[in-house]
Amino acid sequence: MDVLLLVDIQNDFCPGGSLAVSEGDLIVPLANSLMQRFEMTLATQDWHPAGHGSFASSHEEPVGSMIDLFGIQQILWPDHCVQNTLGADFHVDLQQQGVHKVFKKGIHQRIDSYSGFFENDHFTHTQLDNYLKGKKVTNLFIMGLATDYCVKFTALDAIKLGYNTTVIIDGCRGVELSPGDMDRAIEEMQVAGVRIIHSSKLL
Ligand code: VGL
Ligand code: ZN
Repeated sequence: MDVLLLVDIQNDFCPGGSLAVSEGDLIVPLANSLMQRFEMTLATQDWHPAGHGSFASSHEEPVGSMIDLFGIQQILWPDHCVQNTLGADFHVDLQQQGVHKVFKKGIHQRIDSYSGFFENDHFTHTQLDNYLKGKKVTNLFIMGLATDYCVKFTALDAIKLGYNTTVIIDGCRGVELSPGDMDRAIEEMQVAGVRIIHSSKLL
């Protein structure tokens, strides 16, 4: 079965949000039309407790700096996607009734999670893999925010876990902390075996 996986299409990653990705909102109509074409659509939701370890405000360090967070290198972000806040909600135009199940990530205070499968310790996992294996899913189509973080790490883990993995590239937008981050992310995914396509192949 083919599954569409929508990564973190949340207010805080859209213009006006605290970790806004340029044009992040522009992918919403595409997500809505693609979900009609898939038998199953799943979503990930960045879902941090207040005072999360990835927040610069928790460390008195500037946003964008790198720290050691309990043994893992961690970029510090503005407070974002705090549980039960508006910023953590899916974009209002996203047709949530078309999403079969949501997998929350980044829920542990001391550890961040870019991937929809594993937390950044590469050990603690969400239920996404179990769910997909239970449904005998082999082909994953991924789009969402942000290309150079959560989309990339989700796609790389999907390959490692044995899924035929495709990223719908016009359905993604990147943070681009450093210029070129998005292009490097695309290359890294391709080298790992991720197929990169344009949505016109599916519509
Ligand atoms: C993300 C940074 C921090 C993402 C989440 O969804 O790409 N990026 N948390
Ligand atoms: Zn986050």
